[in-house]
Amino acid sequence: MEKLIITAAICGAEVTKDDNPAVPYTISEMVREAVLAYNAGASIIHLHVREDDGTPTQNINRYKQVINAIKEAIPDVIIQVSTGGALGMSIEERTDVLNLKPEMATLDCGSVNFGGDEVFINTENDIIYVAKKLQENNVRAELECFEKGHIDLVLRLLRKKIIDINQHFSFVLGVNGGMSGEERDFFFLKDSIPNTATYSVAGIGRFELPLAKLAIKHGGHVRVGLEDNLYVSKGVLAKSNAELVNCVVEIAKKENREIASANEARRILGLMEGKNE
Ligand code: KMH
Ligand code: ZN
Repeated sequence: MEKLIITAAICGAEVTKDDNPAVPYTISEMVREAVLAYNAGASIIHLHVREDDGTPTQNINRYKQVINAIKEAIPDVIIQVSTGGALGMSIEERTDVLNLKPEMATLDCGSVNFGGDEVFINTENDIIYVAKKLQENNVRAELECFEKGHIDLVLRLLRKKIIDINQHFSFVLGVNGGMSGEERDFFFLKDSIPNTATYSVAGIGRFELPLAKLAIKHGGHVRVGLEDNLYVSKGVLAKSNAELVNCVVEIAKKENREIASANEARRILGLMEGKNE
């Protein structure tokens, strides 16, 4: 089995310090969380950025500052920027950051309810727009799928050659309104993607660690972090993203799965080494 790639989703766009004081907003907080997560075993940082007061932003200059600061501290880490941004942002606003030509970025493969009145909108034309922009900027996509229909759409766009063949999926499961993250859901999605593709799981809330365990056992990769889950165990807030990464490393040890370094992750995902530096 390939070594395990751990992605740390360190801040997201929706959680706040009121939810967990460890959620980073400022550049120095972002660097602290990224470095601790990397030292704990994460090789990819899934990156959203905030203004100092916590307001989510897709401002390209803010991204540039945060990426430069993280890269200065941990030069070989893989940065995966979010093109999902925050709920309600336009697709143009969400994707301006691709002009920085990051090594990786997300491509959200369908719409999903996000609880209450919120809907995370990704129309088919939005998805095609982002896929083209990723290709123009030579950015590797992580295909975020919140349910099985999103995988079906990817497979259709693959047949039309709008998405390239070298795919890395992320199953984001347990969003209020999206597909749940039970064992049966994991197997359904894992068995629905081409067997040449790689995949990672991102379980929301209580699904985070059980899904991580399933992926570790079955050759997948894992995303954890405060974007997805604020707790290290029931009712106990995580003190940092690194604490969640540590939980994954402990599970991997028990399952005899080694952890990939950043360059090993580049090889597994087919990323060009040294790009974006
Ligand atoms: N903030 C969510 C609405 C992504 O990073 O691509 C969307 C999101 C997905 O986080
Ligand atoms: Zn995200």
